[in-house]
Amino acid sequence: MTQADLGQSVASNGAPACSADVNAVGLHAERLLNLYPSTPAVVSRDEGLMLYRDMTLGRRFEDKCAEMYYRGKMFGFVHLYNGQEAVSTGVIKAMKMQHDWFCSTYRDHVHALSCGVPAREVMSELFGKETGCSKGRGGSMHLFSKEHHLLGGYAFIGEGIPVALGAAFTSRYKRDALGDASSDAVTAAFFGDGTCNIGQFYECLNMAALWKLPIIFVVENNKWAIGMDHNRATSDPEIWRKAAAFGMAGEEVDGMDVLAVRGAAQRAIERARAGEGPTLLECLTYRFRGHSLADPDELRAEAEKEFWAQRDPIKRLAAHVIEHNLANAEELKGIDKEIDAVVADCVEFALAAPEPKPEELTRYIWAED
Ligand SMILES: Cc1ncc(C[n+]2csc(CCOP(=O)(O)OP(=O)(O)O)c2C)c(N)n1
Ligand SMILES: [Mg+2]
Repeated sequence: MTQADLGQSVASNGAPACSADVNAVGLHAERLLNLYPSTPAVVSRDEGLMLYRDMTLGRRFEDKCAEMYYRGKMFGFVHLYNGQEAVSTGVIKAMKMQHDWFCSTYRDHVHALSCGVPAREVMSELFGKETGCSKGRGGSMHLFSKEHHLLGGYAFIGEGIPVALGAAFTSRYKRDALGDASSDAVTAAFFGDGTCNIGQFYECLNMAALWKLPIIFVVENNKWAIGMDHNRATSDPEIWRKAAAFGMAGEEVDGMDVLAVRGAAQRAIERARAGEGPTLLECLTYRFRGHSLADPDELRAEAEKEFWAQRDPIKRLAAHVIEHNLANAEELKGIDKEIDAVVADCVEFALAAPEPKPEELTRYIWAED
């Protein structure tokens, strides 16, 4: 057992002091600057480009959503993921597609894309069309795809955590009680810092540790819960340390660095598949836009926004890929263009797609024969 197993290893304490003026940008940034370096994933050219493609798709898809929302093509609340791409890509792309399980929140578009749900299906869902992954009945906060093992986006915070726990329990039960040795699926549950102050989070950590369930609790700590600063709302802002209370592995990681997130995810996945139980993975990140598209984002300090903008995870991966001669800038520009075409196509598809039929309003509420 390593120190990480008891939430001891990757502490920020004792790391070298930073030179930046952290007073201007707050405790969240101070934590990031003082993170003890964890072992990042090493990637091949193909892997590096796959990560770049996924993050770029997430970013450009969300930018297009903002445009479509303000053009009146979507209804209800829409929460974008800009800035947090390294978390979705870093965790999900380290897992096995259509084998492992994923559970999201209302900030779910990019998780769905990373899981492999086609952009056409996600955009259609946002437009409330029949071709959407939830048949147009869910909208932005309720993306779901059985085929891609996406167990849903959830509007009530923390609601997805017990659902994810159930999926992890299923893997374990099939293997241990039903004797299916191939049942080694791992579940990733994504949720925010604010969600770590509600009861379901603690109840699920307890059960997961007790039964050694193959689950990764991925905290996307973006410092804010709507307008509540994380450091004002929680007894110990270092969420990963709460793992120790349950005797489970905990790790904090730079959530603006996809290779750091991927490295931590790989360690957690390995533990989970080996039957060693859950991990609480806290990713320090930041959302580049307001809480939702209805939020004018006037509350957060400009210096803080600037601090995190300088750590844009996509630019950071691009620099890594170029520096390590995995690809050149022209190739990355080529990927950007490809992604722009995918995004343009999904909008065209979604605009032309049919609405659900009014007489089928109650369809899909119950399983059909
Ligand atoms: C059970 C419940 N209580 C309150 C809310 C209102 N609410 C919506 S988003 C939010 C903040 C959540 O913040 P965080 O978990 O940090 O996620 P983020 O929005 O930063 O991704 C709250 C309290 C809710 N959706 N569900
Ligand atoms: Mg938050």
